[in-house]
Amino acid sequence: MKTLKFITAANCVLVVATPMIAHAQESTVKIGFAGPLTGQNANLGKDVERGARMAVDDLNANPPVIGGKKFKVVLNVEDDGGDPRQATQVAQRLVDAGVKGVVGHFNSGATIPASKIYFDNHIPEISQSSTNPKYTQQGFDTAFRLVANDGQLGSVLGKYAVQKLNAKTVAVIDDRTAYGQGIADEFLKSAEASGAKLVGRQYTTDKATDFRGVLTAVKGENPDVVFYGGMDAQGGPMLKQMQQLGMQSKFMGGDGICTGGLPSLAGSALQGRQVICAEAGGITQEYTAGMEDFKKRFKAKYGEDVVIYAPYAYDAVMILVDAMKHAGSSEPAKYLPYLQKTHYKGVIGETRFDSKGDLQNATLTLYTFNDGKRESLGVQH
Ligand code: ABU
Repeated sequence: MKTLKFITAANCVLVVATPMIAHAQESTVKIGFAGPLTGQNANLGKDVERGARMAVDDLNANPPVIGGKKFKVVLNVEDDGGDPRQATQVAQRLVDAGVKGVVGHFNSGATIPASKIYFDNHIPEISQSSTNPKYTQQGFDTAFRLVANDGQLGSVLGKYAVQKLNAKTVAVIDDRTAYGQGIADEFLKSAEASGAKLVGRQYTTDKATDFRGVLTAVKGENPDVVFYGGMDAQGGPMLKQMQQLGMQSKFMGGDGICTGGLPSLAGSALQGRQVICAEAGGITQEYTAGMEDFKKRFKAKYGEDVVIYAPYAYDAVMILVDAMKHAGSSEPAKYLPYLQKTHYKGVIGETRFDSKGDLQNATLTLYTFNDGKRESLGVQH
């Protein structure tokens, strides 16, 4: 409390206690969050927003000291709808609001155009989920990610198709987004290099609901594996329609379909079909207990399970604040060098960035689905 003294008309001294509003405002640091909170990927956007909020709540329970002062962390949340144009609009809004760092965006197609705005305004951005390699290949020293990229995912999945699933023929479908097309191309490159033959290449969109046309176009070739480059919102219904068409192929995809939401989107179509996908991160033995604890706390807080990348968004907030603490400042110009040198042990494991903002030693985890649940097939390097 601060006190103000006034002399009244009767020459008395009136002492008024006032809250330290100006000081409180100075001790707030704004972190931006952007992701798809509406639209086809809202389930995934909400998941990471919750992860980021949980980090902020945990931080504020024991406020971080930055440069000798306690700070309250405020999360400025924006919905980019997973849309490239909307993403640039919300990125500008976050910059105008004075955020000191950004967690997000979710979709590569949104993250890449938004990253130019953050770079131009010197605001560090950590995407918890964007896997398109281009994001960190633009020469922006403000761009970081906490996941492996599509080259790494596609390479492992392509080899797995041939070496473990004995695929001789593959059909590839993608949603024509920066993510879907990128990972589909990387999968195909790897599968062909391992000896598989492409028997069908088809395209859909990230808004589509009817896949019978593209599936019928590849059904005649009876591919050993159908690979889908896209998200669970399409992957689930696509599996249902494969079932309706009587297709026997195994089904593969990247992290976009590798979610806790796929079982409810695919329903009974997951039964009796081998489905293989990969999350773009891997929890090593040392961090398993911490991840389990995070998942329990998340469920208790929100009443729902982690869908996929909430723990990554949680660590993204923590990593930004950790760099601010080391720098003794929340000013991007001061804390960016510390962010680049991050060595943070969090829920998802140990984070260190390379010179481009990618993870050093990125890992991924292969999954299948059994009894309506994701089941790990192991962490891959
Ligand atoms: N990595 C899959 C989902 C996000 C993206 O578009 O990259």
